[in-house]
Amino acid sequence: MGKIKKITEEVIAGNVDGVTELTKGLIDEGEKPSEIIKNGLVAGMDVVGGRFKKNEMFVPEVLIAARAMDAGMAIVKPLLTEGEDSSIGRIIMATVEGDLHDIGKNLVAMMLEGAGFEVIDLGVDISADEFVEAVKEYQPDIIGLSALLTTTMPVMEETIKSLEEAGIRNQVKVMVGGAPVSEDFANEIGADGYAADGSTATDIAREFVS
Ligand code: B1M
Repeated sequence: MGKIKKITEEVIAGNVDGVTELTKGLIDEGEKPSEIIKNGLVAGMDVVGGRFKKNEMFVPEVLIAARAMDAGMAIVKPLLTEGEDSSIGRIIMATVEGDLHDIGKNLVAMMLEGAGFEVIDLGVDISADEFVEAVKEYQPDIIGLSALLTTTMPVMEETIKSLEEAGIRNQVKVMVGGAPVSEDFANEIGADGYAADGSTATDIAREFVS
């Protein structure tokens, strides 16, 4: 098995040391950082995402795999030259105002990163106005809003309205998710997409930038 393929296997297995060692080795051998990301690290998270969707892997294993991927990313990212930027799109992720639940949001963010997106994570308790400011500052392709409380879901609608009022709604795709959120709710508030899990979020995000 080639070393890049081995990185994929080690990401799936969640082996931080294995990913670190193989990634460093490949860099020393002169492999392109973007190749390592695409065919090694991201390929591993792709498999993990697929298995998670089919209930063949569960949240803790996904988090462990994501940590292994991050270990490799930390080595290759600084080596990427501008022309070799591997990002396929920029996403701002956050949990909405009044809501402190971030486990699911972090998981989705990691999977998006694993799929090759540049993720700017604003954290939790983010207001509509803060989203608007962040869109102006970072010019993302997509914003991802997470809510775990029925009481904070309305902030998603507020955020979309605030983007409209600021005249920037058409600059960005809005994706929503979180346990109480549904496809119907997403349509009702005028979001562009709804994802029930990280793997679906990745598929939708890929469609948005294709
Ligand atoms: Co809270 N909590 N909690 N909680 N908590 C829930 C959500 C609750 C359902 C528990 C219950 O009563 N059965 C309930 C909400 C009821 C409701 O509104 N309908 C609840 C409550 C009431 C509260 C407090 C109000 C409790 C209190 O203080 N009285 C309080 C509120 C604090 C606040 O936010 N202001 C509170 C606090 C907390 C803790 C701090 C203790 C902790 C959060 C820790 C943290 O996140 N750092 C916590 C936890 C852990 C939970 C439960 C147990 C687990 C949530 C979780 O992490 N799930 C939860 C009960 C439950 O869901 N069983 C509960 C695992 C995670 C991987 O799944 O977040 O659903 P999830 O994310 C999924 C998908 O939803 C989706 O993908 C993820 C991966 O598959 N997804 C997206 C999520 N975001 C997405 C965004 C996308 C796309 C997909 O695109 C942008």
